[in-house]
Amino acid sequence: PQTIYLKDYTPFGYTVEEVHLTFDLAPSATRVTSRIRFAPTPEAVDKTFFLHGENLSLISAKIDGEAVKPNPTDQGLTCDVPNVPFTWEAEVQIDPAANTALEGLYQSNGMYCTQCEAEGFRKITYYPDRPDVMSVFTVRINGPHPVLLSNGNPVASGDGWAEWHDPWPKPAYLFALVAGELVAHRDTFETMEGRKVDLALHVRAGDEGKCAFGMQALKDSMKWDEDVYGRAYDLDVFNIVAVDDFNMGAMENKGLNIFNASAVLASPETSTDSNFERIEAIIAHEYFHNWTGNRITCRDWFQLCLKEGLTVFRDSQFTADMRSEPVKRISDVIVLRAHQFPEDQGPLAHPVRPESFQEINNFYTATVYEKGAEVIRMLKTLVGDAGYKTALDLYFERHDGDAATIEDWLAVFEEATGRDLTQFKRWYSQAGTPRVAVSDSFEDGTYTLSFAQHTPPSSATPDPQAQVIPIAVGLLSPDGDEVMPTQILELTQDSQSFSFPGLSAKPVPSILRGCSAPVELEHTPDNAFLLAHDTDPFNRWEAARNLAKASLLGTITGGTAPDGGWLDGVAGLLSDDTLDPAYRGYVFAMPGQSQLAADLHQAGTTPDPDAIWAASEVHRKALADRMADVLPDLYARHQVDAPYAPDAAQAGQRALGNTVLSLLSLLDGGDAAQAQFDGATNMTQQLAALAYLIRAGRGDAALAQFEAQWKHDRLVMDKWFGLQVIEADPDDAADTAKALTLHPDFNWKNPNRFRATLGTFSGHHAGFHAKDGSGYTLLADWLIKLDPVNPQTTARMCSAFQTWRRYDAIRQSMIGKELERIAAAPNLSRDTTEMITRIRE
Ligand code: BAL
Ligand code: ZN
Repeated sequence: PQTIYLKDYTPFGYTVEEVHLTFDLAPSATRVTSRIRFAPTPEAVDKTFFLHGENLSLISAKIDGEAVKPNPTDQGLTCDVPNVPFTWEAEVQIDPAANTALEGLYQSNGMYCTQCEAEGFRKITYYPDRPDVMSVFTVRINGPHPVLLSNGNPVASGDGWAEWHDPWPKPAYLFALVAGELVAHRDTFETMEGRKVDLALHVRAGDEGKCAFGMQALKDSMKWDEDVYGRAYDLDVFNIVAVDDFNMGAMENKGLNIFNASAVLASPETSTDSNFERIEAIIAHEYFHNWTGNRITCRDWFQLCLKEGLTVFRDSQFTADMRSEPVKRISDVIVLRAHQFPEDQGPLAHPVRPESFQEINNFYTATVYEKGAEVIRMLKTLVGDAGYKTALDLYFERHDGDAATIEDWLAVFEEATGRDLTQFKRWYSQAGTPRVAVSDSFEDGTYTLSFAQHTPPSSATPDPQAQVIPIAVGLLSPDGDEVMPTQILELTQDSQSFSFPGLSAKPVPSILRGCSAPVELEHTPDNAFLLAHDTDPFNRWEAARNLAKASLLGTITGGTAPDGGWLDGVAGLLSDDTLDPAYRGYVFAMPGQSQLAADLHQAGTTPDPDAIWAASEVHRKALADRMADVLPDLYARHQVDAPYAPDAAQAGQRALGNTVLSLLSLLDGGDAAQAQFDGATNMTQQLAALAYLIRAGRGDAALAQFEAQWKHDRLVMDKWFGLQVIEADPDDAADTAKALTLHPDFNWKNPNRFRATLGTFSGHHAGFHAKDGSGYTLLADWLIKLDPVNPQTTARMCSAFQTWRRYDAIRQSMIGKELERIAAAPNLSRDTTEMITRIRE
């Protein structure tokens, strides 16, 4: 496959003044007629006119009304064109019913829908399918469907047809079309500019009862973007459509967001509190793209973080405002460490702005999204809230309507704040997680903190240079009072010291408060002290986690018993009713097993997945024993009597109640879990109880009951598939997953069901890494089977193998053979080929 480089960027050579598309829908023979007005730019002279196109049957092509014969290439066509403005017309035929890759125009349960980001539009018609070509689209859809939707505003419609016009110039990746039998949940929103917007959420019949929450989340997002960023919506309608078969979570097509049904449909009976929170965040994310992504888009796909990092940052601010800021920060950092750090520290490492790719779909990564958001968070920390606001206002003013770059983005910050961001830009160009070593001293009332930064070299960044690292630090006196509130220290050198005079005793530092930078600290803080006294909620949680980690690593490598200091500290916090219940739930949560494997590897020890599993179980049981006296009362006090609401307050109560129930179940054989399962009135209670029953070895009856109750609901059944896998004992996980793939409802072509079963399995650390290699074989078998059907989903799931060099020689050899087997599969997709090649490097 061909490698594409950022350094090779050249503009297209033509502007596209307007686009008219007509769709005559038919499942296996949809006709797409395009009429496109091109005008050459000065760069076009003597350049060949090239249009992207894949899997298209060209019926006819004309220029200015005269038939032409373009030359097909393997990725599109070339054609001789005049060097004055001209009208291109083409008719192509496509086959949505056969489109299982779910890119371009495809069918899901008989409904037509599209996914064009990143390069799906070229599977719809011939076009310059690149984000820097922006144009105004008018679309006519002919088809016998009650609902016919496209981008922008409705122009006219009649029996079997509808016409749409989008006045905002956009790149083709934001094009969307939906046609089908759908029911709408409607509402309205009036913008701060006085525009009345008709809102609709279109779903399959039967899902009407699952729309209210998503609609409220949309209205909250619209209001928040006005209040916080001064950004108002800009069309008369905003449509969201729920689709069952979808590779991603959702897509921000202009005025017509298309959502994976799992990312929008919610009801108390069928969705957990976590589902509600995720849905609220994804709706916000896609809505926020209207300004950060659509009004200002990316010049090329290397700039993907320009819209994704910023939009993730904006949605995290929204969730923090809607819910709890510390809890949101903790959950974001957990995700960052679980997904982005392994990527940054393994063979798939790449900078936030990559410099080359073969398949852009493989770069919708935790690095681009999550580290991209962290970079913006650091930028805001460095320039301050006022500087950030001035810079963002300038960004929107200057670049509205542009296809922009990271250089444009940083320039507005430099101009708005006067700060030189030359060094800061390394966050966009260097791969790898910086490690920051900490040492300190105290002399004559002056406390000195010294930092040394080091980023391990990688093939993506062989010679990393020092980064600008904002380190938020507070100081506590030995008796626990804060003697210096949070200050931001700017680490810019390889090594640097900062002094704090006028102290009467050596303080206890609280370093990297709020996780102020995506780095790893090499530092042994006084965790028990910080757990008891830190005023920064993030670092207090971090202290609990560090204690848990040290205790777990002690058990794994030395067989020591769970640490009494950790047990006392966590038990104290769990019972402390002055703290937010959701926060207490997080304080209890132990590091994940994959995280422990990473820590062991970092420390030079080969991780043993079975030992990690066993130590985690021992620690859970030790905490249950330590708290045995208080658990029943704690459980009783965190039941919610009020009618179900998916808000942060109730969700926090249920989260803590369920955490307590998980411990109780280790003591009572699952009796309390059975009672909760039998009496559950919402999915949060029902699913948690089911999990603990499975863990207690008495899940069979409840699983059967759950299946009988929910077999009609595909989203709930995804939970049923996933839960059995993740709660299986390591020895049974592969067999459990394999048995589920034989279940009549295992529709493996549906990405949600595939991920619920095999994606969940690859996240079962000890099960996936079973000694006999059965887990590796199972996943490889299924990836080989899925690749010809859906390359994008297959390629993403290959990342389960990215950490393979952490493990022992036998496991590495078994994984190596499976990677070789995948690589040798006939006609392996470009997506999967690139992933496997990089992982094997
Ligand atoms: N743009 C792809 C889906 C998302 O990040 O919103
Ligand atoms: Zn996005």
